[in-house]
Amino acid sequence: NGHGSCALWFTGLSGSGKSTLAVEVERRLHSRRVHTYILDGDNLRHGLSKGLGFTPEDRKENMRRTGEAAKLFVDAGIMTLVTLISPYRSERELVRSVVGTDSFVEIYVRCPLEECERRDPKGLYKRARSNEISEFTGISAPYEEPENPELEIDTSRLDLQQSAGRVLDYLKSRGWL
Ligand code: GGZ
Repeated sequence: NGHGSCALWFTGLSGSGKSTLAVEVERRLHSRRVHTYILDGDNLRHGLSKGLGFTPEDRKENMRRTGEAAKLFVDAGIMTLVTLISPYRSERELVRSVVGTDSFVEIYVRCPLEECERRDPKGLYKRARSNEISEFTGISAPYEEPENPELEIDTSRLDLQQSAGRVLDYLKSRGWL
């Protein structure tokens, strides 16, 4: 599918750098005049996924809704960047089939838990450790690592420019750019 558009589905722990990476990829795509849209988990939870919490059922529903929304954007010809922890392998496979395998790019934003916890930009890990937040991914809720992602980017080893470069190179190799 060298034509049309695709969904870049960034999965990874809180604090792994999904949003930061997506924003930088988007900036680079804009300079190539590519029409993009970011669906960010944290933002969607104020609208499309309002009312959903962090139980397994709610996370699955969050992923399902976001997958359907991503499909609409991709159908509209927009390069869609999704940043959702999306901790479940089976639900990631589900959204892959909803969006369409040929236009779905799973990007594992890998970062060791210890490093995410050290970054702790919003103080959430600290609160999860002191049991102020329950069912926190990586601490008290699971994260199932991707087994065969199209791309894997370790943000503890690569800087932002290198990481974004990997994504752009991949898009070129697939003929999307
Ligand atoms: C994980 C949580 C939790 C719990 C609040 N577990 O890094 P952030 O802060 O800014 O983004 C995270 C966001 C996770 O929402 P997602 O929609 O991406 O998750 S999922 O795909 O699992 O549905 C985090 C914050 O919400 N947050 N509580 N308990 N992250």
